[in-house]
Amino acid sequence: MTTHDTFQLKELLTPGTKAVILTHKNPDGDALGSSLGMKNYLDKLGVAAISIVPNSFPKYFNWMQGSDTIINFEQQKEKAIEALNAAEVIFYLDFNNLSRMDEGLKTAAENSVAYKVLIDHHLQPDDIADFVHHRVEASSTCELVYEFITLMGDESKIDKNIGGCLYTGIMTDTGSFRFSSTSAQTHLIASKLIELGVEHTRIHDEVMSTYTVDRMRFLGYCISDKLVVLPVFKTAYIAVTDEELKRFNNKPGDSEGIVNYALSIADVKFAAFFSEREKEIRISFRSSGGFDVNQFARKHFTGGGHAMAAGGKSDLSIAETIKKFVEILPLYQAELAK
Ligand SMILES: [Mn+2]
Repeated sequence: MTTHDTFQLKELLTPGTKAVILTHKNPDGDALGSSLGMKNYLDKLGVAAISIVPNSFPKYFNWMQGSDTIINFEQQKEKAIEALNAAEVIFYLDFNNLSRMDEGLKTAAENSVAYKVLIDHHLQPDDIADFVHHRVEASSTCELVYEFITLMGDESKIDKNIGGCLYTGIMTDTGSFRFSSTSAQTHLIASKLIELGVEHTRIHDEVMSTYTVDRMRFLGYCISDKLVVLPVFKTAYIAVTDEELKRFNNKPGDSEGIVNYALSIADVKFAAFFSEREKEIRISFRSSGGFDVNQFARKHFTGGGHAMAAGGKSDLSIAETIKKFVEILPLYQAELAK
């Protein structure tokens, strides 16, 4: 779905305009890459752009240009709200439902009269923006930001710095170009970015070869001690408590990707990772296709995302959450057995 008035937006994105770029909670490579790619592009237009994240992000993204200027809402609430109140244009990147941010940011965004631009690839977008560039088939929001800049007639403004940010999100959201969302268009954009001088090997190492010893041992512990496989439902899950996260000095991003290991087991089509964080259970769902985890997350765990990758949460205890999860599975037995 695309609703364009590029002419109107181009008039707004001129020197001196104040813009704010928002993205989802627990920002990942695509959230940060699209936010900073956009910020660096807006900087080139002379737009005063501020990127705000709801909470902290892994430090292995710190090499991206502009990362040192990001406002972390959790730490700088007043500064963030001030920027939002002054904004004339607000970008919503890599989410399409305001509750994916944080209550405080949601309210400020809702109350703002700024022109809203939504660029995203998650399913079922809410009607929250004036300008929408949304495509579920897109590999990543970074791919869409590339398209957006092109749409604005500014493809030639994309340089190595913007390109490095956009490459990061494309790489992380496609699992290094292996997920089925990777299209010819994805490779075409990646190719153009490499031609601009984007150092793909360095970026891969910066972002992927970043395990601390704690994180590596935590991954090992999850797989050897915590993995539960339910062959009847072709399902595998891992659940960790607050205490276990603390024992391994868990840092933001340390649990990222663990769910994919559960999905790598032959004959497992549905995987889940549960983690207890300050009394709330956060859940990642993955499927290897055929089983719609977006629907599953929306229906049972107040979440959503993509058909093959979604998130959810639960206010129950971790034991009760697992019990609920396991009791729901028989409802999907026919679908999972396919
Ligand atoms: Mn994304």
